[in-house]
Amino acid sequence: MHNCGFIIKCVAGVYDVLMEDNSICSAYAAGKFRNQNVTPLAGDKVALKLSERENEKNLITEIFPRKNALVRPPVANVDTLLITLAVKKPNPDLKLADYLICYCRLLDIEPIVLINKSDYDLSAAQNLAQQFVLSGVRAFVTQGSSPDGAEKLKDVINEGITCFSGQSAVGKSTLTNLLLGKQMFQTGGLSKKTERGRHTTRHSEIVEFAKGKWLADTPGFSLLEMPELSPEQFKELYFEYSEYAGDCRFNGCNHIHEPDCAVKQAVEENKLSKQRYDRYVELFEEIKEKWRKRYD
Ligand SMILES: Nc1nc2c(ncn2[C@@H]2O[C@H](COP(=O)(O)OP(=O)(O)O)[C@@H](O)[C@H]2O)c(=O)[nH]1
Ligand SMILES: [Mg+2]
Ligand SMILES: [Zn+2]
Repeated sequence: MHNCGFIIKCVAGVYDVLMEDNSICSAYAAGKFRNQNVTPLAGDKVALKLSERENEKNLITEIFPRKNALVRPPVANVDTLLITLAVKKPNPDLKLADYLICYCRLLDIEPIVLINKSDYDLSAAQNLAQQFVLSGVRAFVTQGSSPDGAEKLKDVINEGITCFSGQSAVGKSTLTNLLLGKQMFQTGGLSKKTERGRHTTRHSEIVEFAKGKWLADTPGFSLLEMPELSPEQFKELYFEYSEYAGDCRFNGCNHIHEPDCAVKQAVEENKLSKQRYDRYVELFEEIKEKWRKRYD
C-alpha cells in the first residue's frame, strides 16, 4: 500500500515521516536511492510503501521534486533563512550577510535578516535593519534575551521550513529556544561537543513551532558549501539593482566604474543603501578576482 508523507527527522538512516493523518511513521530509504546517489532529507515530501507483514520495514520509495537542498543542515525545501547578526559582541559581518542573501535568492529561499542583541544599542540595530529593508529584504530587530518578541518573530516567518544562519555567538540558539518555547539548545557556546554530535550529516530534524511553520534544529548554510558565483551571476542576485539597471547608459553595466549609472544615481539619492552598495563594490571585485583565478 502506498502513502505520502513529509520527513521531519532523520537519525542514522531511520526516518520519521509525518503522514497525512498526522501519525508518524518510522521508515527506511529504499535501496535504489543509494544507487542513484540520493538521500532522503528532512523536509522531503515522499511516497512510502508500508509494511504488510511483521519483520518488514516501511520503505521510502519516492522523493517528490525538491525546490532546494542544503548541505548543513541536511534539509530540503527550505523556504526561509534567518540571517542573524548582532549589533555587537560579535560585530556584525555584513559582507557575510550580503553573501547569504545572494545564495538565498539563488536557491529560492526568502532571506530575513534579524538584528539581535538590540538591547546593546537599539538605534544602531534599527539603522542596520534599514540597510536591508532598502534592499528589498525583510529585516527585524530582535532581543534573544527577552521573551517579549517571540510571538512577533513567529508571525513574520513564512510557512514552510526555516533555518538559522550567521556567525557564532550572535544568538541563534537563544532565538531558536525562544521560537520553540523550550530549551532545545545550550546557549553561550558551551555545548560545542554535544552540538557537534547533532551536526553530523546523519542527523537532521525539523520542529513545528507554529501551525505549518517548521524550524531546522541546527543552524547552517555555511559559505563553504556553496558553489562559486561568477561576477555576472553575483550581480544578477542584487534584485533591487535590476529595476534601475535598464536606465544605466551601458548594457551590462556593473554599476561600479561606468558613467551614467542609474544604480549609483539611486544610491546617491538614498533610494538604495549606500553601505550595502559599498560592500557590493568590494564583493564584486573579490569575486571577479577569484573567478579569474579559478583554474589556477
Ligand atoms: N545582551 C544580549 N545577549 C544575548 C542576546 N541573545 C543572545 N544573547 C547571549 O549571547 C550569547 C551567545 O548566544 P547563542 O544563542 O549561544 O549564540 P549562537 O552561537 O549564535 O547560537 C549567549 O550568552 C546569549 O545568552 C540578546 O538579545 N542580548
Ligand atoms: Mg548556538
Ligand atoms: Zn549601472
